[in-house]
Amino acid sequence: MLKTSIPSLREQQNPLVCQLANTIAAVWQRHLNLKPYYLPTELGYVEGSLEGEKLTIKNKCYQTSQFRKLHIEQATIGPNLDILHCVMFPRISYPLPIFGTDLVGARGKISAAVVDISPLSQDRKLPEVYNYQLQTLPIKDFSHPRQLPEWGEIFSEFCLFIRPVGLEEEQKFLSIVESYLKIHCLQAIAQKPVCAEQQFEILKAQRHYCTQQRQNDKTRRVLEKAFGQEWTDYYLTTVLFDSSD
Ligand code: BLA
Repeated sequence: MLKTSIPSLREQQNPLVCQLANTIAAVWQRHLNLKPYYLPTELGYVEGSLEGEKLTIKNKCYQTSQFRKLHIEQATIGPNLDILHCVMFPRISYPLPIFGTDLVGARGKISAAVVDISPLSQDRKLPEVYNYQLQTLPIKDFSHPRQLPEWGEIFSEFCLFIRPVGLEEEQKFLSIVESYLKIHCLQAIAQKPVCAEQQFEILKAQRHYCTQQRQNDKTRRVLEKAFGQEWTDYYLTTVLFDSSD
């Protein structure tokens, strides 16, 4: 982003984190009818301290007819670590997969860039209309693919997990996330609600997605060091990966 004065590098947020947050908000605003979603006020903005560095967390949430919670979180730890986390939780009355993305940057470089539209069906496959559109995107064109951890069995065959190297790969990642988001928003607004029996299956599948995501030790470690175990459990189960409807 263009700034009129040059702030010290230490104060600058990683530009890709900033761009991705803006891109997500722009796609949501263009394609969805956003309503406010109220987090408990003490969780909108949170400050802690991690090994003497200030950790700040900013949360923004919305809801729509199809989505119970659209969540973007930006976390900054001291001058070195920048994180962007986003999940779109569908209402269980809609048979929609879960869009999620995570960007972790350290010292100006991004170490992990993840995006997926994760299936919730029993056969763990995305609906054909998603396969058809996602397969056209260049997700194999990155020099440093990374290996998903075991809990990542929830992700689809279109999960992109890389360490982007250089501006070109960073922008390519951004553009793929934008495409995933557009595809997903357009599918979402075209959906019809399902019957109660199917809703129960969807609820179980959403719970499984959240249970797996909560096993990410790397997220837990950062939060525990700054805020302790009890707060981290509470935050992981009520803000990051809550599965009630
Ligand atoms: C990885 N997530 C990470 C890493 C950190 C965080 C520090 C390690 C980076 C690396 O290995 O280079 C930290 N992520 C956070 C924190 C928050 C966060 C503190 O969101 C929130 C405050 N994670 C998600 C979502 C996805 C996701 C929605 O929140 C995917 C849809 C994926 N993050 C994800 C994966 C890894 C990761 C797959 C790699 C884990 C591993 O290699 O073990």
